[in-house]
Formats: sequence, C-alpha cells, structure tokens
Amino acid sequence: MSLDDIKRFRQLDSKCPGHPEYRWTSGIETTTGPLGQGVATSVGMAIAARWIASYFNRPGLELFDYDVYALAGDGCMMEGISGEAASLAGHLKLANLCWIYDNNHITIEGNTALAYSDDVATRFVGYGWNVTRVGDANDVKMLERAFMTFKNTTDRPTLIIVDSHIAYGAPNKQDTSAAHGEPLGEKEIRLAKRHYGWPEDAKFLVPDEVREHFQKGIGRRGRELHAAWWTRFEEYRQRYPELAENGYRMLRRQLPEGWDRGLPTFPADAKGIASRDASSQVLNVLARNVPWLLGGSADLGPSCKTRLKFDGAGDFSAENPAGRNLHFGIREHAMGAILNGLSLSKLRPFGSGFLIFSDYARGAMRLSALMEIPVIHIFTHDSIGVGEDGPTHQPVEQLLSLRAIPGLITLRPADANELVEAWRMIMQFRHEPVALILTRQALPTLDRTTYASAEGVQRGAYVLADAPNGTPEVLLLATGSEVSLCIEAYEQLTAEGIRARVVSMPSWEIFEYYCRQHPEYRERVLPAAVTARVSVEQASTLGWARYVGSTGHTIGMETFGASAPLKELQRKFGFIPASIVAAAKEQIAQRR
Ligand SMILES: Cc1ncc(C[n+]2csc(CCOP(=O)(O)OP(=O)(O)O)c2C)c(N)n1
Ligand SMILES: [Mg+2]
Repeated sequence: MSLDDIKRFRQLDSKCPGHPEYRWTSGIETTTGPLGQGVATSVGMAIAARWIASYFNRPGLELFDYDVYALAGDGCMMEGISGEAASLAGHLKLANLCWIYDNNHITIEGNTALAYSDDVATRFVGYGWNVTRVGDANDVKMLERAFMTFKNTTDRPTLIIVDSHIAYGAPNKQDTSAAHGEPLGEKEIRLAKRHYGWPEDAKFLVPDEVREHFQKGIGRRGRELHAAWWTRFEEYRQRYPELAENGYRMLRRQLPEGWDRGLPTFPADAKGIASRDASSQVLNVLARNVPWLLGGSADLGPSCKTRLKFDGAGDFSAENPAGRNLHFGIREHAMGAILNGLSLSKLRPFGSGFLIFSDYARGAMRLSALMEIPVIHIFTHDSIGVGEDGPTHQPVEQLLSLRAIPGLITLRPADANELVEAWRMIMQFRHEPVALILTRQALPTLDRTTYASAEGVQRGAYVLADAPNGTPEVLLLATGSEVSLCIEAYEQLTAEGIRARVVSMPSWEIFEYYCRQHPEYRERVLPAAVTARVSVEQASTLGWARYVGSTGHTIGMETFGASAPLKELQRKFGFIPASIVAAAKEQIAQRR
C-alpha cells in the first residue's frame, strides 16, 4: 500500500476504504467494522491454526505453528458476539489466541460509564482465559512482558487489557468521544504534533529512520523467515508429497482428486426422504473425500444431521485438534464468525442450525458474502413444515432475507437428487458463501425417468415437467418442498387436458447468474408469452412477483405460521395441490 493510497482514505476505489476489507487490500486478513466480528473471527482462525497444524505437521517438520492476535475496543467487548466467541475459545483452551483490549473507556456517545460497568478481567477469567493487564499503553516494557506471558501460556487464550487514552497527546481532545467521531481539526493536530515533538507543518511525513527501521527489522526478518519456510516446505514436499499436494490445493481452494467419488443417486420413492437426511449422507461422502471439509452445529447436530460419522472423523476439542466435528454450542452468531475465520484460513467449513435462527448469525453471514469466502451454511427446518414447534420456529421471511444478501447463494432443493446436485455445485464454489435450505419432513424422491434430470440444479431453475410440445398455458414455479405439490397439481391439470409446466427453482441467484451468461435460457424456462403463472413457496411471498409478474398468483406466507401437525398447517395456509390447481385455472381463465 502506498502513501498515496493512504491519502485517498475513504475515496471511491481507494485501497483504504472506511473499514478494512479483505480481498481489497493486501495484508487485510478479515473484513472488520461491525464491532465484535473481528475478535469472533479470530477464534475461527485460532481453531484453524490448531487443525491445520495437526493435519500437516510431521515430527521435525513443523510447518504451521502460528499464533493469532486480535485488537478489540470497548465496543467489541460490549457486543454479545465477543462473549460467545470468548466463551468457546476458553473452553477449547486456544492458547494460540491473544486478544488485546484497548481499554480507553470511550465510545461514540461518551465515557463507557454511560452504559458499561463490566469487570472485563473477571469475565474473561470466568471464560477460562489468562488475563493480564498493562496499566499504560505507552509502557513498552510492560507490553513486552504481557506478550511474553501470552507466549508462555500453553493452556488458555490470553487477554491483555491495555489501559489507554483515545487521541493521546491531543491536549483538548484526549479522552473525549469527539476524538472518535470527528477529525481533530487543524489547530488540534498542530498541538498534538507539538506534544510528540513532531514537525508541526509536515503532513504524511514518514521519516527515513522509520523506513530504515522497518527494512532492518520486520522487512529483513520477514524475508528470512519466509525463505526458510519454503526451504522447509520443499523438504516436506519430498517426504510427504501427498500431504504437500493437499496443502497446495487447500490454499488455492481447489478440491482433491476424487472429491465426488461415491456420491449417491437416489431411486424414485413416493415416500421419499427429508432433505436434511439426504444431505447427511452426501456430506459424509464428501467429507471422507475432502480432508479439510469440516464443521458442526450450534447444538443442533442431531436435528440438522450434520455430524460426520465415519471412522476417524472425531470431535474437535482442546485434546483433539484433529477432530472434524466442531461443537459451537448455542452460539449462532459466533458460529458464523468462526466459520469465516476457518474459511479465511482456507479450510472448507460448514455450520448448521434451524433456518429460523439464521437471523442470529446474519451479521457474520453478511460478512462472508462481502468477503467472498465459500462458507457453507446449512439450515434445516425450513418452513411451517416444522409443525408443532409453532410460529417461533417457523421461518417466514428468512429465505427471502437471505436471498437479499448480495453474493450469498441460497439453494433449496426439491428432493434428494436435487440435493446431490446442489452439493456438487457447492463444493466447486471458491468465492461464494451458500445457504443450503433443507427440510425436516420427508420429500418424495421424484422419478427422473418421467421428469427432467436433477442436473438442472446447475442452472438454478429448470423445467421439471412440461406440457406436450413444450407449449404450456400456465407455469407453476416452486422451490424445495413445494415442488412435489406442483407436480401433483400438474398431473391433475394434465389429466383435465390443461397444459401446465412445472419449473423447479432451487436457486434464484444461480438462475440469474446463468441467464446472464445464456440470455436465451430465461425465455426457454419462463416464456414471456405465458403470463398465467403461479408460484408456491412456504415462505414470505415478497419477491416472487419477479418471476410470476404483477398479474401472476403467489401462494406463500403472509402471516406467521401456527402450531399444529404439518398436514393441518398445509391445509390452513393453502399448500395443497387443490389450491395450486384452482389458482392455475383462475390464471388461465383471467386471460381468456
Ligand atoms: C455492531 C456495530 N454497532 C455499532 C457500530 C458503530 N460504531 C462504530 S465505532 C463505535 C464505538 C466504538 O467504541 P470503541 O470500540 O471503544 O472504539 P474507540 O472509540 O475507543 O476507538 C460504534 C458504536 C459498529 N461499527 N458496529
Ligand atoms: Mg473505546
């Protein structure tokens, strides 16, 4: 980064945006800005460091032994996500993790005394951390001692609480919240420079001694260590060619040879299988083939079916850093950030929970999209299909709100074979985070000799069942569990001589992307001339007008759900073939 880049702070396309952004500026290891996300992400990085060391290191050839440092402010400490993450880090005894708390007692509204009186040290001792304090941020000796304490602690993460003064040396702004939110101003800047003994007129001054100091210190040391590491790696590559190859691939987000070996195909079955169960099978096959695919759940593994069950998968813990099953505890937001940290460390992480609780993880999920990292979010219990758990657990607006996150790919497969195709695609993503939306209830496995191949998933939406000669009078659009309802409606309409087409739309984002590459595809799937259209999805109706148009009919949720057995709920909210048939006929009639 050049000095000119720094001068262009916060200007369009500057390498110095308002908050540091991963991918955009070299040396930025994660995007931060939403308070607490950075420190929580650092826990994922520390877990990754542990796992990577256990997988790659060999006696005498320790390739990976790095520590993870994160700087935190009062805001980070107040945010709940840091507490969730610190709690897990303490439990996992992540001794390779060091947080430095800039304890300046100032946030935007004023002194922290307005809203904060935690005893942070006691809190972190309670989390199982090693806590040390430096009473003056300018006391370099004490800082060094604190870092040595961290280095010498092998059984716990370390928090260094550093008492500091915001705008130190600015005589009228030091220790005030104004120093956070407003520029110091020309006069105050001069006074601060005078305090430091700095030339008062100089701007963006980097004295030659600084350049020299860096070149002789970090610059030289870094170059030497870098060269030494590659020498060691070369030796490693000779002795462990396969592991070295895996390392290369992992770092480039490539898949190992044979990654899709043994993926199942599901035979047609009217009774079918829940997509969470099909996903469990697929995930276990993939994780066996891809050693760095790992993850877990926020205490819902048995419901989300995301446990890796094969021999040797193991549970990640303080004692077993090689484990592939992570236990995030009931900490969805931290889970999201930890997944980001794992992915930034080039592992391929997945996390799971109920779709309704995606709201709790949203802050972190949004950052995964902004950073363009391929985190896999698995959300089950995707609709009123949850049944008796009732409206607190029945997602309505979540699906749409995930679709609204730019760059996040949502996938809601209609049956087990669409699910396989969805996973096949997910594994090949290198920059796209995913929300894989799965059912609790069984879905019929469609007969692909009668209906179109599930490979259509690769295009985001495809014609699953069509009218004779491909000339439909009405289009039935659906995702996930509602696709088979549309198929039933389609069969009924066909029997009555009405020409219908069923379009399965597992991913709006992929469909849009595919249509940008192949503009004619949209017309092939959704012919403009056919305006009689019905969409069916057990979720908020908002957004479907994009595909059914302003004159189409949308069957979806306009209210919260209710607590009852699924069958009753489907009747109550209109998710039955009869409603679809009626809506289709109505659509056709309106156009006669
Ligand atoms: C989640 C979140 N909420 C609110 C903000 C807006 N915000 C930015 S800085 C800040 C105060 C931060 O105080 P502190 O962490 O103590 O930093 P300091 O002012 O001491 O540098 C707030 C509320 C934010 N960036 N992220
Ligand atoms: Mg502060």
